[in-house]
Amino acid sequence: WRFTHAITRVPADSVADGLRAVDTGNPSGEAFRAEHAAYVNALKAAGLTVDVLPQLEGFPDSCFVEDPAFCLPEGAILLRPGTASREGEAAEIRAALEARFDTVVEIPGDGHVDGGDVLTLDDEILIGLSARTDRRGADAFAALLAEWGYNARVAETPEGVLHFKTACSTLGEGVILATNVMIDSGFFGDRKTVQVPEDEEYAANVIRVNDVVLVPEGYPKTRDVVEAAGFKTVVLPTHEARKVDGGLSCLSLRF
Ligand code: CIR
Repeated sequence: WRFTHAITRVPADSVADGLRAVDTGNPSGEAFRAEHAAYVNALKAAGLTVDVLPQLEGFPDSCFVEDPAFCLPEGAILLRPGTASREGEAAEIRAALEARFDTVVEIPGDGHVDGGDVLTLDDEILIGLSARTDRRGADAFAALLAEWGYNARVAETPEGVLHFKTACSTLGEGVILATNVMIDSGFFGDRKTVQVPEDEEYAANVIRVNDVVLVPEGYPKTRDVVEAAGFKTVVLPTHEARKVDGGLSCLSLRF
């Protein structure tokens, strides 16, 4: 959670056709771009250099750059998103990664992994199996991470949760923010957890960036528990992202 750079992509107008589990109305490209600009500014205020890639109308979900790649200090890994309309996003982000990393590799094999299913903890990387991340992809990714010297573990994302990180986040300093379903699952062992208050589950997806935790607007109880745990928060609007199941982490690659 100590980062110097981020990569983001401006939301396209085609985000109105973005994937979602439950339809609550289409997001507006224009309104989303305003929220996105506030997000980019917050990353800059947290100390990051932010690459803002141009909107890609051919890929409605392409502003969610977290899903087609994964970044570590050693290099970047191009993933294979687990839904047909998003597979091509990995090729689209390659050049931006090559501009920042000496090493850019593709996940081996033909399995699928969405970056939203990958939770980086201080001492371990958790890979959640989900409707997007399959066993073949998760095993291949875990093996690659092991080659790079990381402990990686594959876990089963609970039913009804799109991505592993939809329901949990690292707050840093050994603390995890998670919904009670995720805490009850036992994934986190005896690590310290902060529980997202019931009825604010969407707010489980936050990001720790250097000295602050970015939290979504409209979830005051979650903000309170994060602050009470000793973290400084910055509140950002994510109303448009939410209509297509997106949250704060999905909107950037941080490294
Ligand atoms: C999708 O369903 O793929 C997008 N509409 C939302 C992706 C959110 N990404 C994430 O949680 N990492």
